[in-house]
Amino acid sequence: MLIRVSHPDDPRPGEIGSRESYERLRGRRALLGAAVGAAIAPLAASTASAFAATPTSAAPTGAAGAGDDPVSKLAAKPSPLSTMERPTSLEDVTGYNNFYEFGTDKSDPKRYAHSLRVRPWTVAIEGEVAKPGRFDVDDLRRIATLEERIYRLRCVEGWSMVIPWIGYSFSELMKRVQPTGAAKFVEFVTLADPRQMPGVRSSVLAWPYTEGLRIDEAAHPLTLLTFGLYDEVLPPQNGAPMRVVVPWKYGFKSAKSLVAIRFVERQPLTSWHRAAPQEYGFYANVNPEVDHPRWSQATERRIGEGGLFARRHPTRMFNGYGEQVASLYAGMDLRKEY
Ligand SMILES: Nc1nc2c(c(=O)[nH]1)N[C@H]1C(S)=C(S)[C@@H](COP(=O)(O)O)O[C@H]1N2
Ligand SMILES: [Mo]
Repeated sequence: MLIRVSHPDDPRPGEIGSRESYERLRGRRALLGAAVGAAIAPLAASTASAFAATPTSAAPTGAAGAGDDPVSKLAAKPSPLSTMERPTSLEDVTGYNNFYEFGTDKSDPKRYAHSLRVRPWTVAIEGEVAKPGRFDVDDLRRIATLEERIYRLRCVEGWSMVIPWIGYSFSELMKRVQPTGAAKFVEFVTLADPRQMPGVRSSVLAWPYTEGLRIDEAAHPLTLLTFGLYDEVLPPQNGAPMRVVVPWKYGFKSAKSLVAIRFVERQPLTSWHRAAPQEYGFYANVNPEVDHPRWSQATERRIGEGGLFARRHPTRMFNGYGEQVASLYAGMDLRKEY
């Protein structure tokens, strides 16, 4: 393993990372500068009709880059919501995973998830919405302009990564399906098919894997409906073909390979809360001051910073996204309701 001698705790623009990430950051800053006007333009009108119940005729609208290959490359515009921190290598992002449907070792998802059939794939949108239905994942992908969102990911286990996701704000989907006034929470449901997912035969969790958000958390612009990473469609081990990513919460809130999204009135029971309620709460906001019953959450190990001199990084409240999300929790005791 390569041993690096210095590890900036919180890299700033201009700090030197690997050659590859340097190129990426430089390119991204150039794009941000050039596209600052275009980026704030309203979503392309051509995406507005994607929900017009066109079975297979939803030809590429241009939102995802006209003519893009649906099975590999994904075009995405840069986002001011991205961190400038050095992204974790593609090898680590796709080789060190939690996806218990494929086993509990970090290397199991990469080893076994290729058996996941990601097409055709439909997603049921159910519950308290004006426009429920079953939607093809490729139609869902086209309803809004795809953005690159480079987010920190903090696992409850005490490690972290920086991942260049591709997707759009979950709120774009909400605009299309129109939750009713009764929708107070959103439940996310992962596929649970023992024929494709060997881990589902074990009882380590209650399947299907379910997660949930309060409706205002789901509507927050940072909450990303995610279709790709590192310029390509999601690899199976990262939750192909579509997942949610909630960067201010512990990683387990970001459910993979979604087959249903339910708008509901009551707080859903989630898989991890059901398995160990004293260890995993519903909110699960990253909080360095609330320890896991079995370990401290004050610091984290950044994956890829191996070697003798790797230091742990201090964990930040809301994973560093407090400026954007703290107001969602005004008046809540985040030590008790976690
Ligand atoms: N369906 C499902 N989603 C899941 C998990 C899982 O086991 N099953 N693991 C979670 C955990 S604990 C983490 S840290 C992240 C990891 O996402 P990544 O492998 O894409 O980095 O996925 C989350 N989503
Ligand atoms: Mo995690």
